[in-house]
Amino acid sequence: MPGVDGTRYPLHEPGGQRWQAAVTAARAELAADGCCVLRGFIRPELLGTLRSEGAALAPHAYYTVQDVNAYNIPLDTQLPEDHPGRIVLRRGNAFVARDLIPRQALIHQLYTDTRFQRFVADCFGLTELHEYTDPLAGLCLNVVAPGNSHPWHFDTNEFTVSMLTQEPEDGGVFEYCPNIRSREAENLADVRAVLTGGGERFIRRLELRPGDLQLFQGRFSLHRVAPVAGAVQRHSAIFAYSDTPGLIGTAERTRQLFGRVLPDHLAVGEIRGDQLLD
Ligand SMILES: O=C(O)CCC(=O)C(=O)O
Ligand SMILES: [Fe+2]
Repeated sequence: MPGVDGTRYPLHEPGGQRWQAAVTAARAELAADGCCVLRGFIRPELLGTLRSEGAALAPHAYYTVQDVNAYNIPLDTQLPEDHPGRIVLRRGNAFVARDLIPRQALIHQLYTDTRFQRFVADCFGLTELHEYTDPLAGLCLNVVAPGNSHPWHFDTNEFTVSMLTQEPEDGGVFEYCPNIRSREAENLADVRAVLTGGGERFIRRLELRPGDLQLFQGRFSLHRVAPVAGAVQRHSAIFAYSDTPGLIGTAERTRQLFGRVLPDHLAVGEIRGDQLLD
């Protein structure tokens, strides 16, 4: 298993006793607040490789600073006066797309490993888990440079798997508001409170370390990477999966994230399971 601490996370023994124990613990954390951190998922002796592979990729990220809102809908969308979607945020994170990440890189090996996928699916309680068909968005390195942040947002995808590969010197904390909205309700007043600085009661903060694996249900939990400080970039690998096969992003969203599109993006629309904004 590429780099994984097989003693704590025996992915090579699917269904075994220790495997079940790890899955049960992860499920309990996810049920409690939509987030679970599997500490020390990568073996300590590989943390240097994890970091340096990401650092070599970071210069290839698509760097832009964009004005966005928490729902990632166009800023000129007609919304009521007090709608939190009217609050403009500055997005300063940059993504390295999947087609630039070498197949032998630790994060690429993990993303495509069927035992890893089986384990993650079970933690989320899913019978199926599929890599994106999208040639750019399935696996990314998220780069947040000093002075920038990845502002408050909801994910389009219900299940997100990520891993810090390089820690910033200061700041860059992952903050999230567990289940601040649901499939049925946007809870706009609560979201607004967080975006305007009065929502401390909703916010939790994670102490992530490189090599920890984070499982997260980001469609319902508003979250951000707080501004990074110091001299070192924050790098995280984003492993995107779906319970439906064939997922490809729209051309518009792809251009926004990666600065380019491929023929696949021009050919298909996006599959969406609910009617929430974003
Ligand atoms: O980089 C992270 O830790 C979180 C990234 C994130 O929220 C996202 O890519 O949607
Ligand atoms: Fe996110």
